[in-house]
Amino acid sequence: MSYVVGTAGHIDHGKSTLIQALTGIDPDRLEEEKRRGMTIDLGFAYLTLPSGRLVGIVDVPGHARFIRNMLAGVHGLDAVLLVVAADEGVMPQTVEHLEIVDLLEIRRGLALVTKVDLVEPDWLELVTAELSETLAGTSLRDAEILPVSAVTGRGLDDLKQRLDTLLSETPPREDRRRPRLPIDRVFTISGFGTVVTGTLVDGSLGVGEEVELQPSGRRVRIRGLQQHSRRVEVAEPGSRVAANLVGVEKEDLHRGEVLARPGTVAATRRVDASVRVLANSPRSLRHGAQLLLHTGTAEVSARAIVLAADEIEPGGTGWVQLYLARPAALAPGDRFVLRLPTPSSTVAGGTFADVDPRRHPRHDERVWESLERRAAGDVLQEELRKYPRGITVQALLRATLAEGADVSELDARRAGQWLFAPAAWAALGARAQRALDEYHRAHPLRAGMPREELKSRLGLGPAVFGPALTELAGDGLLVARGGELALPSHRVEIDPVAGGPAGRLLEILGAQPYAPPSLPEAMREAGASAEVVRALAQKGDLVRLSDDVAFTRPAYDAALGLVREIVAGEGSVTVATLRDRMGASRRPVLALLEHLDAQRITRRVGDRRVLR
Ligand SMILES: Nc1nc2c(ncn2[C@@H]2O[C@H](COP(=O)(O)OP(=O)(O)O)[C@@H](O)[C@H]2O)c(=O)[nH]1
Ligand SMILES: [Mg+2]
Repeated sequence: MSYVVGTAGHIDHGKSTLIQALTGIDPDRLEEEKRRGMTIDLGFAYLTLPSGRLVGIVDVPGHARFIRNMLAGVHGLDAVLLVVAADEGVMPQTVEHLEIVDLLEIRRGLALVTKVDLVEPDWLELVTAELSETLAGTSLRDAEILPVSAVTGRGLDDLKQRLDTLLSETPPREDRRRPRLPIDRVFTISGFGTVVTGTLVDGSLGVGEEVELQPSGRRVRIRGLQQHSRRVEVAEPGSRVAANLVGVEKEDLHRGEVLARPGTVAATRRVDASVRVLANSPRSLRHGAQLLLHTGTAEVSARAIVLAADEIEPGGTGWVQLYLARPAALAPGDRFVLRLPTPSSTVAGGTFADVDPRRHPRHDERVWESLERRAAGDVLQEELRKYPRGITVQALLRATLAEGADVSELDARRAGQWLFAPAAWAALGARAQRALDEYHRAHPLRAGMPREELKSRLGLGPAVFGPALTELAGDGLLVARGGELALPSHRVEIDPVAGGPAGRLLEILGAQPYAPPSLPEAMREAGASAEVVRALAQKGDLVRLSDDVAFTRPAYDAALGLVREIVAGEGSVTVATLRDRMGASRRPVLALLEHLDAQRITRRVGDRRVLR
């Protein structure tokens, strides 16, 4: 197992020199850095502590201009070495770096007063007291303060010993089986090709694996892995890793991108987060503020939507939704820093809660109450709330990266493979009832609403509509009648009063019961609509034999009686016999018999019919 430790502190305070003294490796690798005697970008070294513990070291630049490089270097640290030069004491970037460490909640570290060879003991005491005061109230408040000198070597053995002890108390990195390597460096080695480096978190990577770069989505293969300049087959989380990639050019890769297993990390442009504004931030975090978001090794411009108020004051905490100018690969629980671009200053820091949130209404406490529960670990339940039209169990588990989790304990309504939050289910039922009620009012003579229409009124997809309907019917909210859907209380009421269209229609059809005028003709004459016909048919006052022919109920019953009588006497019935007995023309008789066949009352055998 290995660890990662980073430096922090003001420029020229001796960070890089100290790392070289400890490791024998000059972290200032760039030609320009060597020429100017100044760290510009991140530097890397490694060290074996007395216990045999391997430590990767990230050396950061202290210059204010390169703060963004420093921010890319503090990702994934187990501990930080805050370096203060004895001759200068606490300086602006001492404070600025410490604020960033504090906002990222890095709790383990050592505070090193270096260059002690340059000062008298009294002065060292003053600087130590000042440093102790500076650490108070920050995440490094418990850090030991050690005097060291890279020139004389004073305190270096002690430093290694104490760092060893500190790391021995560090819990091992969690293996979430979702490795992520936020890239901090890209280069080429002739004969090998493209190499990226970073601090690996959340899982292991192996040689030969196919991986994905986010946000680009590009697939590449890992040809080789190195840790501390040694080749390894598998890199463990919490270590400095160099990965040799096949399938990508150096020019196509950038710091801030993330290497991960395909499909396990998504890029997002919207994220919900809890934030804390620095107590001595020059500004409040204002609603709508345009800021720089630093997380992992990425830096993205972002706009802050303050959910509960118009601003969060220095020292205050709250919930925000961040809109990113371009996609970034983020994960829930990741920490971040928000800075103002001009004047360059740190404003706030926090933790991501939901990396794929909906847009939220502001000033709605239900929003941050849900986020609080989510941040407290109730991820599945709160994720479910985001789907008013339901979500499959599989999709829910995928969205929360909780494959295999138990959903039976969720407070949810289940419809087949679909889950609904209780509030979503109640709303769905209410919407269905409202839609049906409106429909029944508009079409009192119809038995119900076509299924397709309710589906689109509810905005449900075809896969969820069926199961949801079954459950709604099970709840007694609606009934399915044939292909149509109705409120259980709905009845088609038609009262064929004399003189009304329904009454007139029955009258016209009943005038010559076995030889009525064609149905369209009778309807026209009676002024009856298709709905009236359907309602009368539903009620049973009228029987439609074909598009063209309808009998009144008494005529139909009588004709059916005749059919039964003839079959009883002769064994079967033909069109001719029935026509004679009914004294009707061929058209209605044919319609009647075909109707009876369709109703499976009779069966055709040649030109005869028998009863089934
Ligand atoms: N006397 C003395 N000088 C030091 C010590 N450590 C660093 N320096 C000098 O301080 C200057 C800045 O050191 P450097 O490591 O580049 O500082 P950094 O910007 O914090 O990385 C260099 O000239 C170093 O030689 C020390 O322990 N004692
Ligand atoms: Mg340096």
